[in-house]
Amino acid sequence: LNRGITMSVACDWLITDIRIASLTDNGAPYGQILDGVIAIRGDALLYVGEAAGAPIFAARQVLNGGQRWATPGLVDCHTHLIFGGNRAAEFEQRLQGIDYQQIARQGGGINSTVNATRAASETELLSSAMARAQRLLAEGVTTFEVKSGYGLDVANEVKMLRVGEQLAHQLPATVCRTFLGAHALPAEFKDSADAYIDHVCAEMIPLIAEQGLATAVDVFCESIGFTPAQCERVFVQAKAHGLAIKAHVEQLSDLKGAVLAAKYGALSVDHLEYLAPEDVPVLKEHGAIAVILPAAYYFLHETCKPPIDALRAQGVKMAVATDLNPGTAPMASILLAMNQACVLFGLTPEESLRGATHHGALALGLKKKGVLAAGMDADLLLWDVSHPAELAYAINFHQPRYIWQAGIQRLASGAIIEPAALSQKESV
Ligand code: DI6
Ligand code: FE
Repeated sequence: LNRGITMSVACDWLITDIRIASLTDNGAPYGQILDGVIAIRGDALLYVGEAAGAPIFAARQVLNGGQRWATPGLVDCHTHLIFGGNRAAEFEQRLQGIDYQQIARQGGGINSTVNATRAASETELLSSAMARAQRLLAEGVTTFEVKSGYGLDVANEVKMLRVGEQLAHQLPATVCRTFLGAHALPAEFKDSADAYIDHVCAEMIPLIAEQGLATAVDVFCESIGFTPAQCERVFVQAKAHGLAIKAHVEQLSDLKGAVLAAKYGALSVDHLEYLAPEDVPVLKEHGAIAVILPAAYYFLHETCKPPIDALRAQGVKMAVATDLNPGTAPMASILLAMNQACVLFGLTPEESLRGATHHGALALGLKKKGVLAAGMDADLLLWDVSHPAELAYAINFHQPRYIWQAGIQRLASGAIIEPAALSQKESV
């Protein structure tokens, strides 16, 4: 024992001279800590707090943050970024006045992406999905979700989820996979939606659960999707197989899908443009996260907005995500989704940042992500901004200057920074 010598605490990274938007509930806006220090050990945060009063650290690497702002790594909790083809031709049709639901009823929309996705090989899907995911990573996304739902048969749903598994293996990010078999009715089951739901429940869910290809199921509860009764059958089967529940609800009309999903213990209810304010207390009661997806509202020229005031007044936690997909949200930018949530729906910049960090993580059932505090996962970003509100305020101004995911530093490109090379650079 080194008696008489101040004991120091070993860590892998010590980041000094930073301002921290911790997003904890410490009573300050953004959970801010103005004269902050962060220590990382392994893949976890060891210390997040004031420099004054911090232990003395013996760090393998030290970075002076130069008064930059630290935030948690961004979380995009709702994407459909694995798909074949694109829908630019449908975009042109919609600009000529044909609406999304009309296109879907004529066999286009989601089903046109199903055709392109079925035709694509696993390798092709992986490379296009990888490129989209890299756009998210470049903005500081350290966790994102991917949904299936463009395969709509056993082989192709499994193919999509395998691509998700590959993304998880190959990217420096946490990738959650969700099974969205009940996304649209495939052509083979025309006029027999109940038979397709039978197939989803009897064949797909057991297989996907058994093979660990997804941790959650999702549904599209809508006139052009599935009825609440059909969605309920999916929820029952998901629960029986230990899968979490998520749901696309009240996007285009009010079928009371959010109330139904919340009663089944859904992690999140997503979209909510047509959610009735009187149904909001049910979301609060069951602890469902309200996932706000302003890109779909924007691209569809929707005019009905989610009941943000009621959600806020009832204390329902709101997440913000891209919904990245080829139909209603061809947009690979979580920072733009945050901006849209503010401009289109009236979230505050702080709510939008919480939505794309802490609440996004909760919408995925991840309790160790999305806030900066000791014991949480070491996913964090340093930004060249003078206030965290700037992240939602300006479009295409910002990219994180430093990124750590699971305690490993990486570049915006996703490339891992080798510790040796880094310490040389930083010591100059
Ligand atoms: N709602 C959406 O916004 C996406 N899926 C859904 O259920 C759109 C998917 C698409 O149009 O391809
Ligand atoms: Fe979606």
